[in-house]
Amino acid sequence: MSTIKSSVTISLVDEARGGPFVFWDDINTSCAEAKRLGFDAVELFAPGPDFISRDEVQASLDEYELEMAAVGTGAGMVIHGLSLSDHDEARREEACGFVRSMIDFGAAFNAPAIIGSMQGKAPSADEIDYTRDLLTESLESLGHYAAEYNIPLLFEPLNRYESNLSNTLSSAVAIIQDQSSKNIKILADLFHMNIEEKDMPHSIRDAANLIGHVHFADTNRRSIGMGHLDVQPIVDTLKEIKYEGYVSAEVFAWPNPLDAAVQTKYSYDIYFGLEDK
Ligand code: LER
Ligand code: MN
Repeated sequence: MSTIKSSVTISLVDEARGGPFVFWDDINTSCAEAKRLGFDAVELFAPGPDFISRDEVQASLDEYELEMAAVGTGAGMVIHGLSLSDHDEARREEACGFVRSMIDFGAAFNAPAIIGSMQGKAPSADEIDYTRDLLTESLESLGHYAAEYNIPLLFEPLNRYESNLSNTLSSAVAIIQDQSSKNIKILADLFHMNIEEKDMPHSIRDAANLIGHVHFADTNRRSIGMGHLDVQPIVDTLKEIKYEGYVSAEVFAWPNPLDAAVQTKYSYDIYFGLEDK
């Protein structure tokens, strides 16, 4: 029985059009498609906690027997320009408030919130350590906040073109391992890892017990199988470390949402084995 579950992304954020999300329709249509294709779950990127009613989301999850794998918080950055490492204390607190509201939103579906773009970046190379300390402090309090729900918070290292605070799994381990809440897990995004890691299976093995979510994407951020990622050793390593969680397709809707979703599900079935389920 495989405990690695499949998920596909849904974005409701207009400002993120063209970004790496598979479905862009309303939640009900997207959930219907996810179910039809055989996914276990969806991952939702919403503009904020009140954009869509929790009851409406839950009704779609119930109707199509899907779980909520995770909820993104990046709209805080994309729409409001907020970051958890902002040097301005009031803005930083505003960013923490936004993330808390998204933790509340995710908790309604028993889903963790993701800290990706909301980590922000240092304005210059000599401010990286200071900025990372601010991020670490914000994560410290948000980890405790999520723990009240008994749900982890997911921290995602990003590639160098998106942030200079945490680019590799080991740098994320360094940030979260001393957190007093012990409630922050790492999101391993294969697209970012392909750019930053020296040896992806090795990095996964090193961060093994802290990995809580995986973004399942190929080298060009299209569906797995559409780029040149050497997927098998990564899948073998996830199985070897007994990863229990989602592999979630955070990929471009290329050539269109349906084909991207079909290709992802096809790859998932090949690599994680229908027979295991
Ligand atoms: C951003 O590139 C990303 O990977 C997202 O999951 C985080 O916001
Ligand atoms: Mn990602």
